[in-house]
This record gives sequence, C-alpha cells and structure tokens, in this order.
Amino acid sequence: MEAKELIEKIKENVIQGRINKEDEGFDEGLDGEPGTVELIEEAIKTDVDAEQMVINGLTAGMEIVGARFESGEYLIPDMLASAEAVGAAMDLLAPHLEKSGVKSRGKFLIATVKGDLHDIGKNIVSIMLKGAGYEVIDLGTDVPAEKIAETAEQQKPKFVGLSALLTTTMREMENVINTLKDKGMRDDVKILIGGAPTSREFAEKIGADVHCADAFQAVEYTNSIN
Ligand code: B12
Repeated sequence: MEAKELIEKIKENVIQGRINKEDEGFDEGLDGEPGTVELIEEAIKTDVDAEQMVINGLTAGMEIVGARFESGEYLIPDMLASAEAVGAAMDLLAPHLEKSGVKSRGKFLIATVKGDLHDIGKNIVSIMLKGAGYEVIDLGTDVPAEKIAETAEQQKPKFVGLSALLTTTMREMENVINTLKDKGMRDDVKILIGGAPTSREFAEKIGADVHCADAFQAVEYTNSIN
C-alpha cells in the first residue's frame, strides 16, 4: 500500500474504532481486515512519516468522531473505542516521534486540568516535546491546580502546559494560573494552553502566555523562547 492510502486507512479505522483486525468496527462486519495497529505497523515498516500519520490519520479521524458525536450518530462508547485505537497507535508511534540523543532543552510540566479526562491531545503534545528534546513531566488527567503548582514548585520547570477539552473545565486553567500567582511563581514559567475550546483570546483573558492549536505550535513556541 502507498503512504497516502495507508494514512487514509488509518483514519478510517480510527473512525470505526477498530484497534486491530479482530474488531468488527462501528459499521460491523469489518473483522478480519487490518485494523489501526496492523496498519500502523505496516506504515512504520515502509517508512511512512510518523508525523503525517498523527496529523492526517489519527487526529483527522478523531475530528470526524467528534462531529459524529455532536450530531448524535456516535455515543460515548463509540468515542471511547476510537480513543483506544488512537492510544494503541500512539504507543507504537512514540519511539518514532521521540528522536533520541537530543540534549535536554529544559523541563516542561503538562497536565489535563481538574474535571477533564481527555488526554489524547495532551499525550501527542508530550511526545512531540520529548522528541524536540524537552524533559516532560506529565501529571496525567483531572489534575487539581494545587498539585500542578506544588509540582512546579518542586521541579522548577521552564514551561507549564495545560490542556482542557470541555467548556466547563477550561475555566479551571485560570485557577491554575492564579494558584501559581499566589505562590509567587507565575513569572518563573511560561504557560501554554491548548485543547479544542481554548483560543488566543481566552489565553489573553486568563493571563496565559500562549495558546497553541496543535503540538507543532507548542514545539515552535518553546523553541522560539529557548
Ligand atoms: C475522544 C473524546 C472523548 C473520550 C476521551 C478519551 C481520552 N482518553 O482522551 C471520552 C469518551 C472519554 C470522552 C468523554 C467525554 N466527552 Co469527549 N470528546 C472526545 C473527542 C471526540 C476527541 C478529542 C480528541 O482526542 N481529539 C484529538 C486530539 C489530537 O486533539 P486535541 O485534544 O484538540 O489536541 C490537540 C490540540 O488541541 C492541542 N492541545 C491539546 N491540549 C494541549 C495542551 C497544551 C499545553 C498545548 C500546548 C496544546 C494542546 O494539541 C493537540 C495535538 O495537536 C472530542 C471532539 C473534539 N472535536 O475535540 C469530544 C468532546 C471534547 N467531548 C465532549 C463531551 C461532551 C464529553 C463528555 C462530557 C461526554 C459525557 N456526556 O460524558 C465526557 C467528559 C469526560 C470528562 N470528564 O472529561 C464534547 C465537549 C463539548 C463542550 N462544549 O465542552 C466534545 C467537543 C464532543 C462534542 N462535539 O460534543 N470524550
């Protein structure tokens, strides 16, 4: 299969929520055909660009899943199946995105804020930053402001990255910034925010340093001030 075709098939399989060939998929009856994992393995073997797989395969697939959820066609278990397919793909792709042997460019503390369990985007950002040579401290999902501030106090990172995918939890980002202010640490770090509902205007409003629409912008920003 050609690179373009493989990437298109990876996207389709994410939409179908198929991890591997045993899964029947949202449309059913697809079992037996290569799933996300088999396709990623083939793509890696044939040297398809890993970043292209992430952008045009995994992320593009999740965008469609989100639209289908919004329209009512997909329910939560469907979204979850797709998320699991992306997770399995990222496990295989991580070593290809993290180029080894790069000197550390500083610590980057990252977390999905309190109340929010979405971590696919955050994980992609973490992997890309590791690939660019940053030492990433990933606190996971649903992380309270206090925990982020305490870790920043101990680890003294150069950057703090916050992720939120819900309009309700994005407000928690301001709380994190205020907690850092209260501890007198706000000016010691650069704060990056991201996630679908966030924007440049929102970043300005809550006093973050920058909003990033994707993982590439995050790397561009951190490199630009390093
Ligand atoms: C997968 C998914 C889930 C999965 C999450 C699995 C997981 N492990 O992450 C599950 C099924 C668990 C889930 C649950 C829910 N979800 Co959901 N989910 C999604 C979905 C379809 C995709 C998100 C995703 O992974 N996108 C792909 C990644 C690659 O993109 P990304 O996250 O935007 O990240 C990129 C950038 O934003 C940026 N970025 C992200 N974070 C950061 C951080 C930093 C520091 C930087 C620099 C950059 C950055 O870089 C990333 C990589 O390029 C979205 C739809 C959408 N359009 O976003 C809905 C969506 C976010 N979910 C939604 C909802 C409503 C829910 C639930 C409330 C559903 C429910 N009723 O229970 C729950 C909430 C659970 C909770 N408390 O968090 C709504 C939110 C609506 C709103 N206005 O708030 C959405 C928008 C769907 C919709 N259209 O209605 N969800």
